[in-house]
Amino acid sequence: MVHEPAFQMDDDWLVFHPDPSKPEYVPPAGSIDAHCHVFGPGDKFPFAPQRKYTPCDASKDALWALRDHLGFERNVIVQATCHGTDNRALVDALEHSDGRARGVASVTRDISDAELETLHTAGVRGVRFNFVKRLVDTLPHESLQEIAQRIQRLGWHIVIYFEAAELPELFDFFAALPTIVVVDHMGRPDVSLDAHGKEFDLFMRLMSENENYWSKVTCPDRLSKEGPPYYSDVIPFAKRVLEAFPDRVLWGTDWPHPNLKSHMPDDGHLVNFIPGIAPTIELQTRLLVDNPRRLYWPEENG
Ligand code: 0GY
Repeated sequence: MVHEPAFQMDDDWLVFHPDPSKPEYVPPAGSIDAHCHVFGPGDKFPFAPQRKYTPCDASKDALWALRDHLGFERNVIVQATCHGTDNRALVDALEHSDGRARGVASVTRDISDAELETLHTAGVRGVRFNFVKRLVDTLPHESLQEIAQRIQRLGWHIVIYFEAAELPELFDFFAALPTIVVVDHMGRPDVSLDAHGKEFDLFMRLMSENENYWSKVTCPDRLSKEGPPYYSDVIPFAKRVLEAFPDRVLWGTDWPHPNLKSHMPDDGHLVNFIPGIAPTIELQTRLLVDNPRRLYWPEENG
């Protein structure tokens, strides 16, 4: 019998690289891929009715295989919008990770304390607020503030995803968030602009004025106009963030790279990008080991 997938992925969906190269760069022992996702499988963990895209299935086992192939030891799995606030696929992955994955969930304000506690036990340590208009319907700020207050009590943090053009409008709301806040992909700068220009200066101001702010120096594949394998036009942006805030940066693959239309990256190339932005072993260790451990496995830090 032919197995029919439960969901038909979008016609223009690019499936993750089936056979990424072995990176030349070897990450330090204990490295953590701090931004990646699992999708479905759709017949077990259905995609959300309100989703803006239907991806391919991207299983936890494929993620663990990639982790080992790239030379990483642990993962932070971030809930993607195609699963809405149904965190079951995320929790399933965390519970089958042998303690080697922690998570960032999406929740609504009506989540109960008991449900939050269950997510915590599974390994969730943060919530994600998404402001990217092509991915989500706008959420009222009061509702996000309420969630922020509630998760603060659990010692969780907030991950925010927005595009640079939206930052002026969101700046004050962001600055008032009470927990550690991690910005996805450096706030998605337009890398055809100057890394020391007005647009990126505003992002740097958000980071410097708010010591609770961290940034993922992720997704050269998403930001670059130049493209693979070096994504060189993204380097000045990532270097600027890393040099200014070496203790508040994270790195991740973003596997399985949702919504990329120009190309599907070879994950090995993405790992080779790391020493170009973090040239010393000391910086690399902070980026890949110490910082993500402090945020996601704080119990290990004495
Ligand atoms: C990313 C980027 C994207 C998608 C999502 O939750 C999501 O659907 O985050 C995107 O389309 O830019 O970080 O995975």
